[in-house]
Amino acid sequence: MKEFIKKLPKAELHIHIEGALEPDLMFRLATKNNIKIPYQTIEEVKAAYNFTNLQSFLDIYYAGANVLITKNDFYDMTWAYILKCVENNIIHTEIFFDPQTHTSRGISFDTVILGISEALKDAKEKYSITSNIIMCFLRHLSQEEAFKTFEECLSHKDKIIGIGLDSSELGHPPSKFKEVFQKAKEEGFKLVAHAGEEADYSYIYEALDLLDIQRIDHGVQAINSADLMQRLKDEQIPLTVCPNSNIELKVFDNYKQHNIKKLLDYGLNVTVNSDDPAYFKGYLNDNFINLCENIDLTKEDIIKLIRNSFNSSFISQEFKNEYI
Ligand code: ES4
Ligand code: ZN
Repeated sequence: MKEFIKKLPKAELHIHIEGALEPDLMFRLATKNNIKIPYQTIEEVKAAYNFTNLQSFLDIYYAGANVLITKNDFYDMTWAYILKCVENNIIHTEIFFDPQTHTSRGISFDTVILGISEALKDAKEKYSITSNIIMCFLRHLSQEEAFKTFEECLSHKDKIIGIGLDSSELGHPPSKFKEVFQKAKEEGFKLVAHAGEEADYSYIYEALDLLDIQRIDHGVQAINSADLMQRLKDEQIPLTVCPNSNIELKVFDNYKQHNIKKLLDYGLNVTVNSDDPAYFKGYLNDNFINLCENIDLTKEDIIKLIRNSFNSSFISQEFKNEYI
């Protein structure tokens, strides 16, 4: 099964590029940029990656991002992820970035987006890996802050296909961002949102009904509403599920408890993704392998999950036909 998974060409739809910053690059950038990080060794970093919930992870993830200063730093982080795509046979990827994590530290929006997008351009040239960029608002900040960030992204519309919503979920429901998502829709962006990761399924309803999103990031809490399950099935709304993340952040106790097979068997449009691979012990293949080692997924299930990813991506229909 491992070989089967490794060989299949895959797409990834839920990866935070700041979550692909590996400890060794973090150390190198910290030294180069003279930034203090609270670790002496890679072992110390790994020991700190022992999370109890989403917030305990986010605190460490935002601290890690402090080492990113120059355009080249963003390029190097993105390029390192592209090399992982090559290893994992990911031929199309849709990556999230969090501009507010950087602009709040005095790094310009241009520095961030240009570093990321130049690496993705080179990935297309060197490895034929295609990609799209999705800009996320940090939901623990205000809608007013999101509007400011949205204005900044407009001069880079050619590089940004969609808008997403991430960070601390509990207490920050999708309804908080209704107007800025409406504006983004008017400007022609694709829309996605994290919902039903830690918070209950009402956040999924809000993301669908108030933000009018096209994909739900995570969405595993949908299982607690029969009506919502039926709707997700009828409308084939994609769920970008992240198994390693759910285990590391204690959404489920272990892989055997993960509900992905139930969601899939019910007929939902489920995909598998790595979320923050440098923090959650592995890239896309590892997510599939961990599932297979613990849950009875058939080869047909794996193929279905991968097909769902290509089908649910924001690649144009004409190119989709080439992939599927
Ligand atoms: C995230 Cl796992 C997760 N959830 C919400 N926001 C995030 N940002 C990066 N990883
Ligand atoms: Zn995520």
